[in-house]
Amino acid sequence: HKKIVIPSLSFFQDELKGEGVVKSRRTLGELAGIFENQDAYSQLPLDQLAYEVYSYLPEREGTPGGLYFGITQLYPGKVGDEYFMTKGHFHQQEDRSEYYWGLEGEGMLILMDRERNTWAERMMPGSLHYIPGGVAHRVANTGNSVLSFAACWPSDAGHNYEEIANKGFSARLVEVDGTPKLR
Ligand code: S6P
Ligand code: ZN
Repeated sequence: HKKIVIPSLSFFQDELKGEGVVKSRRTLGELAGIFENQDAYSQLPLDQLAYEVYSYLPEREGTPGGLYFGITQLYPGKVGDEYFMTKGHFHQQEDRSEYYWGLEGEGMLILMDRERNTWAERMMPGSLHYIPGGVAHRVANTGNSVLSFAACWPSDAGHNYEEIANKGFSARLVEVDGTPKLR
């Protein structure tokens, strides 16, 4: 494996393109169904970029004991009173946990356990978030600038997007009088 220096986002963007870092992107069109206000959603361009993920995947997907690293850049915006957010997922291997930590901007990490209890943690530069196994996770950008956060997760965690796509979280993070509230 390549030696890797703790990356700043610019390191990821400039130095590692095409060197084992995979860049993926999600447009608003790919987030169909996750927002409550369908009218507001239909006013927005489907090709507008919602977020980008730079992932360093040094092991083959499914390798036990390995770790992956990623940086997500989530753009600011709202659909009605709901903030731009990531799709959100459980891990395919239910007991696999993950760390998130805030790099830039302001946001909220929305978490939901198997009993469908939902809670949220404020993300800011330097905030550290432990996501235990069996807890679904999604991030909302509650600020006016890009929210950037890093993640580290096991290479055998996998992603289960289906459950969240079908049933969502049991609460939505919306802006009420200028501040984010779970509803
Ligand atoms: C992977 C980790 C993150 C997310 C990324 C985008 O386990 O949680 O890298 O993939 O933040 O979110 P999502 O829900 O679209 O995968
Ligand atoms: Zn995850």
